[in-house]
Amino acid sequence: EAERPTAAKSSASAEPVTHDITSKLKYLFGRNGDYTNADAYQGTAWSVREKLIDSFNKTHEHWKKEDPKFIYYLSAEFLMGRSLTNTVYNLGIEGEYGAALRDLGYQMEKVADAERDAALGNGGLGRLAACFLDSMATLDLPGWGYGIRYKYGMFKQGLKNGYQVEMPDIWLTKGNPWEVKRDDIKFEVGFGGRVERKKVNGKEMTVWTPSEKVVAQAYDNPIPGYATPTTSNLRLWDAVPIHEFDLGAFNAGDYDRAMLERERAEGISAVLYPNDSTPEGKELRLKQQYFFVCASLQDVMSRFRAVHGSNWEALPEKACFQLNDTHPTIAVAELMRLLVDVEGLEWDAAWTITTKCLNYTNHTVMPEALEKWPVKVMAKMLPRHMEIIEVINEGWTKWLGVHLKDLKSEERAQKIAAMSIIHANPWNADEMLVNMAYLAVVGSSAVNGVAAIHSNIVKDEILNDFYQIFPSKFQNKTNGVTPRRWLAWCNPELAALITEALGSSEWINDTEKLAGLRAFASDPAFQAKWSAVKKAKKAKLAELIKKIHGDDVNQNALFDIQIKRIHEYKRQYLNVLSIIWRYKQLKKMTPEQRKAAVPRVCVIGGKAASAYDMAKRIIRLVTAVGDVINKDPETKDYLRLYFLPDYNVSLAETIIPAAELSQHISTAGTEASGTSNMKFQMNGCLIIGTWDGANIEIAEETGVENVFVFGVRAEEINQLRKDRKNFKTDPRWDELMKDIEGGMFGDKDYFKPLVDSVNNMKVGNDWFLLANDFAGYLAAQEEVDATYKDQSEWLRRSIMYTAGSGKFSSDRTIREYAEDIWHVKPARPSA
Ligand code: 26Y
Repeated sequence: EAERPTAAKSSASAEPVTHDITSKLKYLFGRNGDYTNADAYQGTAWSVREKLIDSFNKTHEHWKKEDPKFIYYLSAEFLMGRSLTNTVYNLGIEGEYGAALRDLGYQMEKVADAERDAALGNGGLGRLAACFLDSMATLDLPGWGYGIRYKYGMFKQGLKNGYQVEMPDIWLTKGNPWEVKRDDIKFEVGFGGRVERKKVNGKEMTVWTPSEKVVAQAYDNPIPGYATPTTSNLRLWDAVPIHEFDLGAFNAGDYDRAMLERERAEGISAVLYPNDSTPEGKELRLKQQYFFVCASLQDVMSRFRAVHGSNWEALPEKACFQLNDTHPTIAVAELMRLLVDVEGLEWDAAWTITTKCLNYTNHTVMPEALEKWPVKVMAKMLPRHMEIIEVINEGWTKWLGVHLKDLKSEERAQKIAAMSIIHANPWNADEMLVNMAYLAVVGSSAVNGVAAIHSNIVKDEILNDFYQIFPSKFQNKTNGVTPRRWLAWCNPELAALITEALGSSEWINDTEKLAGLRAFASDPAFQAKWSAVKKAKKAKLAELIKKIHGDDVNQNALFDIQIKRIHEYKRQYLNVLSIIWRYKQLKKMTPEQRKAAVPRVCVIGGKAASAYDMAKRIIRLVTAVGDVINKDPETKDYLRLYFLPDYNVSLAETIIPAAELSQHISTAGTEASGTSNMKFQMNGCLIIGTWDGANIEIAEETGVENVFVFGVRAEEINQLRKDRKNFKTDPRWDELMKDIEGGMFGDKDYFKPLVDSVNNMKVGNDWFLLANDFAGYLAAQEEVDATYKDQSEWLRRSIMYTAGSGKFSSDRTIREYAEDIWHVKPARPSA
């Protein structure tokens, strides 16, 4: 059992935990003995919840007393995953609970497996928010997350005849032990209606009278830090009809209208949009954004007022907000509205406060993912906010005019037009749009990207005009992941080995200590232990593959993994092409030659946005190729390809520790950072990847010679795209295209658009330059095979990856945000 700093917050209860668990089952669920694992989970979770709430209360009493500055992380997504294991480990009560379950005849691991994921996010940005909360609590930083309590999270993905099917994620039906409904905390949120100027107490005021109102009801989700008494909070808002609180509607006998109103209100927090890069432009999405931002700001301001009255000038000393991408950017206008219209501040004073309080993180370079709301839509749903944005924009463009006075007038006019927050739709000159990224930049103190290369792209390309004007606003904050969930708790075997080697478990919250593993990288005895852990984790993944696909896989094969949202820029298609090429090579070999090949088990997983047609075709290609390869008696001992459906946080916790090679092969300059690359690195998994996102920094920390790097560089992309028509494809590429087109994997017609998307040079296709990187990728894959044949070298590298992962703890990231942007300091309650 690994030594671990005591969390000091488990109030050693005299009452045996076993009794507590069974009494929860008896009194909450009416159960008496003969429990399933799912029952045992409920009993355990509701018991653990009480410890969590004790810790939460202590922390918040302390914070109330100290009144420190808070950071509020505003995010439309929090991809939390499961809570039981994380909670017992973070609270340091896993020993008592593990023992109690054993006494009752259960295994913690199986019990924990009965929990449903809280999947209130799409992918990287949502999971990053969850890792950040873990680090904020662990670092004792006064901070909360604010978001939406979606009734349905990310859809569940199934496969039907190899095609993706989507099913609703009904996650709340059995109750949620990890949340506390706050009946006393609710705020009204309005939409639509009209705006008037009125004299109020002799002062000219603007009054917005919404035509529709809903109530935001708070639910708190306690966030336990690790090895600290701090338990912080994620406050999620549920939308409920206002007439629940005003029976007038019913008394008037207007039953139908009341029921419709309920439906309309509940619709706001009903479902997470399953898009992770292409905005649907749906009004409901804007409604969701305003809903949670409005409730969160009111909540923060009411707490501020309770202590400081209306001394709003001091708000920036007590509160700051991080905008997780542009999704909560309406906060700029909402904070202005609350300060000017509701609190009666002068515009300029309110603007100073607003810009001091807000900061914005950009997470994507995809132009289609940059949110722009039609002025028409915004003016109808949020008429006062549209006015405020217009005033902000007038002030902004006027200021620009003065600032750029040295430019020739034509050039100046062009610049101002290009930087205007409100501008015409480039594809439809009749439509005016609000550019949310521009609004976020103008309304914030700091703007950051999420990896060094990405922050440079933000400065030099995406927001270059703004960077020229406010160079000091722009920063980099390279992403990180929590080493608790992503190494210590999901891979306790490796954690124990690391602790044994380093002589202490302090690395769990001081990951720079992992560098100490470098001393063991070439030690054969240590390598043997390291390899044994990987083997055990591979066995677990093999079990899962067996369960899903019914196949036994060769556990001595190289486990090669690509798991992430399916997107053309992430190039799962390129991976499939190399797998087909490998298959064809194996087919050409004699049985003797095959025996000398490195066997591989390839796994691909990830969800396609329901409306993303090309991504769905890619999934079908994976399953179709797998169907051929996995059945071929000549090759099936040497190559397998499985698509694992419903990739989510929990599945990642099983897959990542088992991975030996992971693929991060986006077109250079397209993946802002990536965060799974960091999780794989921590678990000693080698990386094949492009010079993109955080891969670059991972390679720097691991030793670039230890990483399989290939492909064109970000600086070359623009030119290569221009020259696309003259590009001469590799003959092997041409062969593969013919194979797919010719029906080698069936479904010819369905795959045709896929072939065309990368292979129709005349129309300048292959935007993500798969063909350009193809040969380099195959060469890198050969290098992978050669390295794997030398197991001692492979293991040395594997250890070097974990040793080099210290930088990628989200603790480091959060420390940087706290110091450079938030100016928030730790405040730890006493144990
Ligand atoms: C506008 C709407 C459709 C939208 C919804 C979700 C737009 C973007 C997103 C999500 C973006 C996202 O997850 N981006 C990822 O953020 C990670 C954390 O910073 C990065 O590691 C990853 O490279 C980036 O793709």
